[in-house]
Amino acid sequence: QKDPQFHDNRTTIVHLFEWTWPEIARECEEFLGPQGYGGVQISPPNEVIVTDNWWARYQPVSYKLISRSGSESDLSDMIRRCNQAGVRTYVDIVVNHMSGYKDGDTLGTAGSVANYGQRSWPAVPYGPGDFHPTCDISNYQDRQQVRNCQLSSLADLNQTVPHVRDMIVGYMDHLTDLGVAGFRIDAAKHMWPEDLEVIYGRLKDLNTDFGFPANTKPYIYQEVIDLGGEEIKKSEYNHLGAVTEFKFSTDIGLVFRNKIPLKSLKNWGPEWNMLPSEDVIVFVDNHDNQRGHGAGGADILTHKVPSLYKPAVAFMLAHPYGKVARVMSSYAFDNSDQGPPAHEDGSIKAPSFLSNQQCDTANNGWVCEHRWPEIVEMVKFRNLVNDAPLENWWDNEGKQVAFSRGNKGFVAFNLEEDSELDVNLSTGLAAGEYCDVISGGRLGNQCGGVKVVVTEDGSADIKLPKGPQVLAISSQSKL
Ligand code: AAO
Repeated sequence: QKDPQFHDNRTTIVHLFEWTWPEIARECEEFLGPQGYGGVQISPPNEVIVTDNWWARYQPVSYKLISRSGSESDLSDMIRRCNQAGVRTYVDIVVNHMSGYKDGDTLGTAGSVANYGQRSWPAVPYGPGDFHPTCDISNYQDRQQVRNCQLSSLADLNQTVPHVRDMIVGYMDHLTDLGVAGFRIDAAKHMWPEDLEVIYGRLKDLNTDFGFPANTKPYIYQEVIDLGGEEIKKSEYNHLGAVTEFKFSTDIGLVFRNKIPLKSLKNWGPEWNMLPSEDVIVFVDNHDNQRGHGAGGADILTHKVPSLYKPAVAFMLAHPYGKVARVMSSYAFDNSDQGPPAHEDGSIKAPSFLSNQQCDTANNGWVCEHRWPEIVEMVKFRNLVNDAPLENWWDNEGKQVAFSRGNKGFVAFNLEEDSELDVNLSTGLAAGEYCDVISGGRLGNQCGGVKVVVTEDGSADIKLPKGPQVLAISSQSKL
């Protein structure tokens, strides 16, 4: 359950946070598939409470597939079209809890009515016997409390109850029938690994109608925030499936903000108290920590600081640590509750595009980091170098580093704000002329930006302006 089941040698998932199903389907066909993205993580597709903010999506009312992103038939159509375009679908699964404290009835996006006070979610159905006794999480050092009490006053399901397990498995299997490749398990830390093991073990195999091999379980990646200071450890979960490696996100933020020197990335990986590469999904930011929710605080890098964010994402995609990488795709926001760009009637807006393929953020709010040229080029780079080992590490003992991926690709980073990078380095590449994919790439038989000449011994003069700057060349950018 740690294999994402990507098409070909793809490597990267994009989280199209809050996008609608019809727009994701179109994006798979027009952009994600052709550009080499391996999969898309979608917002929770089930019925949730009705409000404009984004976090409504994390308050389930039932497992009916009717949400602000679209209907079940929209979703089914999207999954089919994305699969055809070579892009897998991963669903954000919220089954730790149902909707949160509210006086009286709660209305859902499919028209169902629930009642927190009576512990009643009839459209699943769940009743009082399906929940833990009411208490709230206040102490993350108490494992019992973290798993048996309410996260943010959200009604806490008891996954030990057979009926609860049946409902969760039924919901996930329904999505598997529709052709998804796997699941993000929201708030996994708040559920007992023993219960999750039973639930995962009962899931049906992926649907072979969508090109998945027979007898293959869905990819599972579990949201477990563990930065080292708490009772519950991520190592309690990685035998069950992959884990979201939050230490990656917080530490890469510190490095690219120059709070830890760039050269320290020489041993990037498990030596930084991160799980084995095979067991993780890595990311620079996620939908929580880009807006101050969850963990990480102010040092998390986001689209709001593009000059540092792009090099950090480039490093993530260039480096071999992290079997699966996830790129965040956001909408612009001023406050942390703000929902996605929407029309007057509350329906989510479609993104619109400029002639250079970028989202028209100024006009309708979608940022679309996944279309930024530097990020797209590095997604292709990662697919190309895939299994090639990290070699030829070089650093200036400060904030300049470079390395190659076998004989397939080479990258250099300069975070020194006061000095250029100008040095002769081993690139691992065959002799020839290469175009830097960050500054313009190869356009026919010439470079759109910087050209690098690799000599017979594999070395090249590498030059970068004052930082932050990145350069990347690969066997595909050779003239
Ligand atoms: C909303 C309202 C609430 C209201 C509730 C019910 O905001 O006021 O009570 O509705 O009406 C999202 C939003 C929530 C929202 C919720 C439901 O973020 O604001 O509540 O939807 O609508 C914990 C969990 C983690 C969770 C994260 C947000 O462990 O699972 O909180 N993330 C997921 C989703 C997220 C979603 C939910 C779960 C719920 O990705 O979008 O919530 O479905 C420590 C712990 C972490 C803990 C954080 C947050 O972190 O380690 O496990 O995350 O605290 O409190 C340093 C430490 C770090 C620490 C951090 C903060 O960085 O190193 O460990 O400080 O103290």
